[in-house]
Amino acid sequence: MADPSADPTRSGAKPSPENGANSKDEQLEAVRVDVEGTDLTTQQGVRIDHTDDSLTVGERGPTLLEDFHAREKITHFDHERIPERVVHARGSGAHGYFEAYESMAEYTVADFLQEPGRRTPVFVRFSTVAGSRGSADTVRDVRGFATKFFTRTGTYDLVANNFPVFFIQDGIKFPDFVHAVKPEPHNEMPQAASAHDTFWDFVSLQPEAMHMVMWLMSDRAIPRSFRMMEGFGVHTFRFVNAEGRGTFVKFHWKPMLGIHSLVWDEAQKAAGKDPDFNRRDLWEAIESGHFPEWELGVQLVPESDEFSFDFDLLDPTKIIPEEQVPVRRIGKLVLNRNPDNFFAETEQVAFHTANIVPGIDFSNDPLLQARNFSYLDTQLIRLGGPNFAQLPINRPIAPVHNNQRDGFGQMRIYRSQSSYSPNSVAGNYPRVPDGAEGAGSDPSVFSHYQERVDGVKIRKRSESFKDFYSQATLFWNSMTAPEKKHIVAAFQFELGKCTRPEIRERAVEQINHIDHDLAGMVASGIGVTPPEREIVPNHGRSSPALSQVLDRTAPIDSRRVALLAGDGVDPVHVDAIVENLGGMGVVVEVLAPHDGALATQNGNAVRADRRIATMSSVLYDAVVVPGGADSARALAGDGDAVHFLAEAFKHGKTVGAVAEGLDVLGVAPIGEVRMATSAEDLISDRGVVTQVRGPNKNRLEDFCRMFAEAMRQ
Ligand code: HDE
Repeated sequence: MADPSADPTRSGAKPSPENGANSKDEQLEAVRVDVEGTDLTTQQGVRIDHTDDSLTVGERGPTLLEDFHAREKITHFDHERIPERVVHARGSGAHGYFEAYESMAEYTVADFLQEPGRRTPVFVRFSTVAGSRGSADTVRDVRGFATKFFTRTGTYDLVANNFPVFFIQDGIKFPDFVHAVKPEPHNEMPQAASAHDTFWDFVSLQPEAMHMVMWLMSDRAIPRSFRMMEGFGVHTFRFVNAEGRGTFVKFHWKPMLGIHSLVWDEAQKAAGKDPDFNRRDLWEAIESGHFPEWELGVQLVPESDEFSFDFDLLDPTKIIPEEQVPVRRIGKLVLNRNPDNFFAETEQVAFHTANIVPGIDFSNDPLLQARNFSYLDTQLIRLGGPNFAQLPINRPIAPVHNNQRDGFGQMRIYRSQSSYSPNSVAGNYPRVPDGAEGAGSDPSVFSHYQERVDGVKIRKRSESFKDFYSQATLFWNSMTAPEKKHIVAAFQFELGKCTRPEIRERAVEQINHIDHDLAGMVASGIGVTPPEREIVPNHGRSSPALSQVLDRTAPIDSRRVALLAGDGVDPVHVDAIVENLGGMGVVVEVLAPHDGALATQNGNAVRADRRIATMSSVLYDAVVVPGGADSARALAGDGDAVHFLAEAFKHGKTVGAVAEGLDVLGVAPIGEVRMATSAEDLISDRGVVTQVRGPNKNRLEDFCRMFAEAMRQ
């Protein structure tokens, strides 16, 4: 790379510090405001003596127009809302860094992928798609996973989702699709849900949607945590190296905690018990030092192989199966800091698919081409003018110089006499760097990838895009039995909410193109006659990487365990469980019928973290009941505690009990599991782990190990 710091006025000049993980943070530090010890002032810096009463004529008279302080305060308030995003309105952001594992210089000159160990600051925003800003987190929906890489050669945005495909092939259908999935226009219902007529009407008329619909009906659409979901760039992009050679690339984010989902009943309840479930999870994990991590994966396809697949690489409703082109893991994303201010950062962050940097370029995917128009356009209305890139969260760490000087909210004061190019009055600055013209001549300068394109102007979907079903079938074939069961139940739930029979019927016809048995199972639950004939035989192919339950090696760090206790709980058990599970990175919270200190047999303090009635089993990954006869009696007689256990068991969570704690499991009907019965017994059966005697430290350790193993499963 040419030394960009040689001429500080050159665009792209002067990189930030060598290992730049904190360079964005340093930039933000300059605009942070701490109010401690400050006096209250107006926007003009005038200190004021009173802010609780308006200026009036007499104590009971009218308010005076000259009360500039009240007017300013109310006026600001009146203007405090900006339009929410038309999609992905509800989001949660976090700061962190990306660290490259290896040099990708063979394929790309992208600055953040040049050398192992190089850190690049990032800001990530996760989101749901259909719901409004205040909607619940755990709805059945796609999740956004948008990342801003603040690289030294400009900001790169990877605006991804947690599904690898999309509903439509051409961006011109996006307004139709979004109008169909959003609340219906006449009554603005339902909120944050696809289970309604217009969504199913649209997708059953637009068969290219069926592959993505399979993902939407799967467990992937109700992630346990943003930290436990994959991310996908969806489109085929292009890496470009120093010689100007292109390589097709698909981007993946692989979560280090594995891929985990809620079950539907749990998701629906969590939406009421804690609408901020995923947001809180992200926030708390970062606050407690359990920094979420993903690996960046790439699938690389030489340009010479462009036509060697049985689908079109430009079609965003298709994946490249991982068994066909393996995912190479080239770096790690770590989120280690929560934003200081939601509005300033998470709300004002502005992503754009066309924010690319030298070394990365587009493909002709028609969905991507439309996105490249839409994102900039939408920020103009959302952020009120063309200078939103100057907002602190959006500001690149690479230097910015150009002739775009005016517009609402200009934050900089350019001092030159000229604001045009070419010019002679300011030495032609800012100017394109010397010798940078033409692809690859200076890898720190962006040159468009040169691709020959010939054609007639035409409105027509490519024939190579017309296989709508075989990858939907591939997805179905790749699911394990429980995953298939969930998909059938999801179809039945969603279509069961459609009021028009013809929409249900049309959806079943579409499903029949994917798999005949699946169509039959769905139809039987929603009052539709199962289709008689198979349209095409199932091709029988599968891609094991598509199942999310085959990998059971994921760590259980930061998983949440509820420890149910009452007065009289055995503190030795509590301490051992908290210590042992805590030592494995699990978060244990003590839940009791009342807040505050619990009475214990030996007087050792056990404090309740929360009252059972204020929480719910759906907010935890597992539940354990320690011994103590009085405690067990109190819990067995407490409806909330009994319900808590029964519900956790119903949702397939790990349930454990030690000594007298077993009596509580007996009251909460948990079905046909084997339970420890003799003093020596330590049993793990169908997610229920029990041990009759515990006080011995080693035996409690064994219990916790087995409990943790059951959680991992
Ligand atoms: Fe988006 N999308 N999108 N999208 N999208 C937006 O931009 C759009 C698509 C995605 O956290 C909007 O700033 C069109 C695919 C994410 O701020 C808007 C098309 C994928 C986010 C927009 C698509 C995405 C958005 C709304 C089809 C996955 C949230 C507000 C041509 C690869 C970013 C905004 C954030 C947001 C348009 C399809 C992901 C209107 C026209 C495919 C993660 O510009």
